[in-house]
Order: sequence, then C-alpha cells, then structure tokens
Amino acid sequence: MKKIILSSIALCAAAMSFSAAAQFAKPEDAVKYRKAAFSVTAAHFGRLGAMAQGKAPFDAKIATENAEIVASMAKLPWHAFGEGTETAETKAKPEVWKQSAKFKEAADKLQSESVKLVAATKTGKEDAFKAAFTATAGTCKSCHDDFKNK
Ligand code: ASC
Repeated sequence: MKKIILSSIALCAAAMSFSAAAQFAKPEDAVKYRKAAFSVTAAHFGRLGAMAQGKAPFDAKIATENAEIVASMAKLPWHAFGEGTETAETKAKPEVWKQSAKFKEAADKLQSESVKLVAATKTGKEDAFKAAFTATAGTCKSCHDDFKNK
C-alpha cells in the first residue's frame, strides 16, 4: 500500500513537472487549440465591436454576455505557444518565443482589459463600454503588431 502511495506521488510530481506544452499530445494539437481559442474570442469581440461602432444597438446585457466570453477565452491561448509549436506554419512571429516576457505582458494586458470591459458593460453606460472596448481592442492590436504576421 505504501509503495502504491509513494509511486502515485512520484507520478503526480512527474506529471506536474512537464512543461505546459505537454498538455497537448502533439504540437499540432496546441496550434489547433490556440487558433480555436482566438477564433471564438474574435467572434465575440466582433459582436462587441459592432455595438461599439454603432452598427448594432447597444444592449448592456448582450455586451456583458459577450465580454464575459472574451474575458474567459483570453486566458486560454497562451499555454498553447509552447515548445515545438514555433516551427508550425502560422501567423505567429518568432518574437513570440524570442521576446517571451514581452509576449506574456501583452497576453496579460488583454486579460486585464477584458476583465475591465466586463465591468464596464455591467455599468450599463454606453460611454464606459465604448472606452473599455477601445482599450481592449488596443491590446489586441498592439500584440498583433508585435507578434502576428499579416
Ligand atoms: C477584432 C478582431 C481583432 C481585433 C483587432 C483590434 O474584432 O478580430 O483581431 O478586434 O482588430 O484592433
């Protein structure tokens, strides 16, 4: 019994020491995952964009629903830029891996701004929503400028 417990602990420790990339069976799986996460994010951010630009009527409830999805999705793609995924044919620039601290900062910025965006939608005030939308969109753009090929 003691042996079983000890080997279980050893197994858990080994599993935890794997890099984040090991959460995916293959690098292609990680690439697929991060693209999917960005696609869903863009779909919901686009709905907010339509409201921010007056192409859709501002509806605080719908804005909150979409912003909450953006804020949740914004946590996901980053650990899928792990080892072995830098050689895949994607729009990711080598800077993602060469300037990883800066990339992490950009990822964190989207996450913090999207949390603020959720809060802004909950005020029900269109101006607050628009300002927070613009701030969040700015984090998308600056990260794309530095880390994403056109
Ligand atoms: C979007 C979308 C992006 C960002 C970016 C903001 O709706 O799909 O990639 O906004 O254009 O500047």
